[in-house]
Amino acid sequence: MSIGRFLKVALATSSVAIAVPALAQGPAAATATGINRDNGLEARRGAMLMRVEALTDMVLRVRIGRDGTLPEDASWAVAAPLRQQRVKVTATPDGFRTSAVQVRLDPATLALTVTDLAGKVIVADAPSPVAVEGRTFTLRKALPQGEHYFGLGDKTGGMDRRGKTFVDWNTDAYGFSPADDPIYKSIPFFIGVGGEGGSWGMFLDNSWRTAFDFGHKTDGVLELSGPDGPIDYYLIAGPSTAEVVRRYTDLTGKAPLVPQWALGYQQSRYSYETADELRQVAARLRQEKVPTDVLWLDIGFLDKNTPFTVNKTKFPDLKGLVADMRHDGFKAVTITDLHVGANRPKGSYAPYDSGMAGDHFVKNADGSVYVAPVWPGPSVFPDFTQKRTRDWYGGLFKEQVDMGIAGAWNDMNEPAIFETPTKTMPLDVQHRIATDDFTPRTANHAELHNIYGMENTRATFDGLQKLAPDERPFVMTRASYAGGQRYAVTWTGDNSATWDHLKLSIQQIVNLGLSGFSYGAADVSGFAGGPSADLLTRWFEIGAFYPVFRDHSATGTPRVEPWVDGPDHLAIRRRFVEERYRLMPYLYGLADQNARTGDPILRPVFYDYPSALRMSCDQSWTFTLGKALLVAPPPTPESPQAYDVCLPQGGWFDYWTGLPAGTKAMQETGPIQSATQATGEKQAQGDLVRETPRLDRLPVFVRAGTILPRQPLVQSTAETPSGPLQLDVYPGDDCQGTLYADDGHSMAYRRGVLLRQAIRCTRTAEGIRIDFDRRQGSFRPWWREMRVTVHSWTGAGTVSARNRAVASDTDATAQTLSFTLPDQARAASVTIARR
Ligand code: MIG
Repeated sequence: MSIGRFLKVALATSSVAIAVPALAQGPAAATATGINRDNGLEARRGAMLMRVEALTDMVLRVRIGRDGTLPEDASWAVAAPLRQQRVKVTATPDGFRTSAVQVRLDPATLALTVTDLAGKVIVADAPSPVAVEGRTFTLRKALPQGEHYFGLGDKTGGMDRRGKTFVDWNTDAYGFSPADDPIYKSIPFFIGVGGEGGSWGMFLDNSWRTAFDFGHKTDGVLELSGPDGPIDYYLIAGPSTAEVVRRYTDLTGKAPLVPQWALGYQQSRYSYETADELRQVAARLRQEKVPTDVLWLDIGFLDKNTPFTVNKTKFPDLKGLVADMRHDGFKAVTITDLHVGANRPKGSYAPYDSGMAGDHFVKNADGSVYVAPVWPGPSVFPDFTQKRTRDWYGGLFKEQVDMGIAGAWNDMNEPAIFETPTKTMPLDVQHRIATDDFTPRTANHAELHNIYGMENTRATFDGLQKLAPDERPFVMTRASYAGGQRYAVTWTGDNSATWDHLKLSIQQIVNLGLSGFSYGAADVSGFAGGPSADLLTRWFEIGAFYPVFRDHSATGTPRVEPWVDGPDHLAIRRRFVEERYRLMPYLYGLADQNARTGDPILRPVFYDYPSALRMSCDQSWTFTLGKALLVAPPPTPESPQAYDVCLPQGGWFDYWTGLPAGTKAMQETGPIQSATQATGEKQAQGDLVRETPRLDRLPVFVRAGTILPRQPLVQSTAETPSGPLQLDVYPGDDCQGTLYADDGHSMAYRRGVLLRQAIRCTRTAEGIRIDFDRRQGSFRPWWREMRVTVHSWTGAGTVSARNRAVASDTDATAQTLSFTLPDQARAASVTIARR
């Protein structure tokens, strides 16, 4: 990369070059200078070159070269056009400003400070902000008191990262404890929340083994380090957490809209061993009326655990089975591990033969193909960082697509290797990079380990898309990297059947959602071990609100299908699965919102209600589903004691009764997290609800100001609901709801064959008015009528739509008024007046 080109640009602005005395940094550090540029600034300190560029007014990219040149401008996570965005900045004496932030750089130390235009610090460096030793680097930033940190994907250790230390190194972590690190994924992105300049994000785009220390080693200092690789990071200003997440997903990509069936209940097991067993499970699910959309085939359906094969003895007619399942409203998802069996007879196994012929596998340092044991025995490993290898690999899914299999499950892609203490490839295994805008070269496994799983899912996603261009690809992965949400949904791997893991699952899914992975799942029941009946029932209740809801368990453990503990437990579990299906229009609307904005489906309460960070209740696994629903499980589910739920200001309804909740004003009870207390901020306002845990009840609240769409119960998303679309109106400020619908599986929605409609409500002197906005898109929905229920309504009422009276009925106990309208495809107002 030529530096000359940049210096020319630098001179065009009112540039300031500041010479400062050398610091004790070795003989190379003779001078330090700061030079303003059109889009940011550049500084040199000794051999180090640092460039800060404004990609947008809110997003900065910082690159540091150890030896006078910047690292290669390439990325696995951020596509070239996004990395190359620029905005013009205004030079200031010690840096520059955009329309939203000010950047100051001390060229003597390379210390960077980002503030808002009022001077409030968004993020500032700590002493010794950049240290380089050989290829090793360490970055240090300040951790102000009262700021909390989230993200880094599904790492364990609770919700808040403050005070903890983490490593990014994709690891097969069977039976991980709620404190183990690293586990399966590396998503080197986190968000600081609660600081004076608002929420901000940092994405360290480095695929090597990196480490993140949030004040564990040194109080008040965030330390990010790595042994090698580019010093290349992005700072994203908010000020809201939502803005940070949206901008992070602008950079690394949005999760595409999933097929609607992926939001249904999914039944899995390691493994359903025969076609008969799978048919029996399917039949029982329908017989017991547990709505279900997907059945999963784990490695037991393969011949000798070898990907892209089928065990013909146990599954003599997989295509027929899949077709029968489809007829009953079930989709099949099959596991495809990335390893390719290397010990099958020559000529009998195309993935190996064609892969060898095409030179598609990674190699040892001596140039021979790397062979190592995994499920099929000796195996070889696709070189996914070559585009041509990804294309070849993607094509291997043809048979599965032809058989009607609906999606792929990429497991073991850390990559996991058996019989070695490191559980993965040697660090000197050779991969070839020949893709995107990287300069083609060979790279060690040490560099590509953390992105290998993501490139596996990329190959799978692209392959499925090519093989069935009008279907939405569905891929689930265990390992990934930042930006992996573009290719796959994910789950948290081999958790355990314990109460701690149930709680941890929400903390993991929350942090995944803040890290771009909006579709998180955890094995319902816990993969390892066996749950008590109560634990399994609770897991169904919580799992019913996961973005992806899949029951899965390990071989040799007790069975955990919903009926295994008898009719009483089954009845509770079924009720929660059913509720998820009733909420499908809302859930699907969140999926649409996520695809467009990056807003997670399952969120921490502070995402939409920042005051939640300062609330006194134990919120360790309280969460929201979209903005409208707040779910508050008992903080200690294993030893149920009465607990308080803090509801953010604005008013809430009990989801189950539809009645207003939390009449008791929030008190200043109990201690809050000490770091938060230290800021001396006032406690948040809101309502307090006291809950006494009951196994058959999960407290769920609806924000006052919600129009919640729901549908009649179905046994799968393949079934057309019969009856009207239901709209529950919970009056309150900023009252709104959104309808989203499409055909559920094809790409037609990208061509406008969708339905999107905003609905609003306003309290009036006489009662309430509901406004249907103009509908977007050409999709014709399944409903012909809308059944509207207005909550918090007392006494009689008159309803009129388009100046005509509409019959209504009221329920004094439920405090509702309900009426039915024809589908409101056009803009319209409905008024409801007290009589
Ligand atoms: O070495 O395919 O996390 O969900 O059931 C175990 C068998 C391999 C690990 C996955 C798990 C899956 C199992 N797999």
